[in-house]
Amino acid sequence: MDAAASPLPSLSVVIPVYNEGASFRRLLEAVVAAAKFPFEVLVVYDFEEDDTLPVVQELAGKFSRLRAVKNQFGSGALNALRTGFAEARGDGVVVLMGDGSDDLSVLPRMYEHFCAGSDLVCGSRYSPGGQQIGGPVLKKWLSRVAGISLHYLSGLPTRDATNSFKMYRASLLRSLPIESRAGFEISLELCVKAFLAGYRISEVPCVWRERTAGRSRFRLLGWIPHYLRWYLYAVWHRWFGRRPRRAGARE
Ligand SMILES: Nc1nc2c(ncn2[C@@H]2O[C@H](COP(=O)(O)OP(=O)(O)O)[C@@H](O)[C@H]2O)c(=O)[nH]1
Ligand SMILES: [Mg+2]
Repeated sequence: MDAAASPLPSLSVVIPVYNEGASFRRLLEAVVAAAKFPFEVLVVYDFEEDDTLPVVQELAGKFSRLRAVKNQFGSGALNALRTGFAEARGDGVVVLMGDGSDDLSVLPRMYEHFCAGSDLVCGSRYSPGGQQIGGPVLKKWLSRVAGISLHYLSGLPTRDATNSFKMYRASLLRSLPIESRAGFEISLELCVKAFLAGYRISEVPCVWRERTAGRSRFRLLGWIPHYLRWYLYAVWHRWFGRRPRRAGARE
């Protein structure tokens, strides 16, 4: 659907990639099939030899709203997401993993929430109807325990704040400073800060599947302290802190 010709809010789908050539074609087909709204796709890569690039270049010939963007803040998934946020032109931004782990069948439901006023719609593996299939057992359980406990301890309106699969209002992304330093903890940081700033947050159950091609670059032990920082920040502010409010925040 052409964004310029449509009255519907448009979305930028941001996909960080590191050698996802084996998965990308299927992923793009799934996005096109699921997206009943105007959208563009931004693929953020770190280096010219990335094996995703030839596939993106071939598909961009048929699909003009697909573009590859080089990571402009250095390398790594965190900088790739910051690059995607800076380059996105949509009214909203959806973050998707390039390995096909995310459940694209729930995109229309997330978009409904977005159009109904949610500023942040979280894909949730730990809500009734959600599921996590495969992947390292320790990572899986830490993420589940963190997500559910944070929901109850901090009042965050999602049970899966660490999931990267989220739909953000573009104005929310422009208003929140990013302080993450390692990687995908940026998703938890933004969720916590959006909540404390009074943005409207909702969740949609989704199924996450471990990749079937390529290799995960998630560094569990190295990244735990970075997740813990935002976990504790949320709990601290819930019980002891004054909530920072942004201008015009909804109650
Ligand atoms: N640009 C960029 N993307 C990355 C990097 N590391 C991982 N990704 C991408 O981020 C997504 C999730 O990464 P993955 O390693 O599968 O993490 P996991 O799903 O948590 O195991 C995939 O699309 C990767 O290709 C990186 O260093 N740079
Ligand atoms: Mg993965």
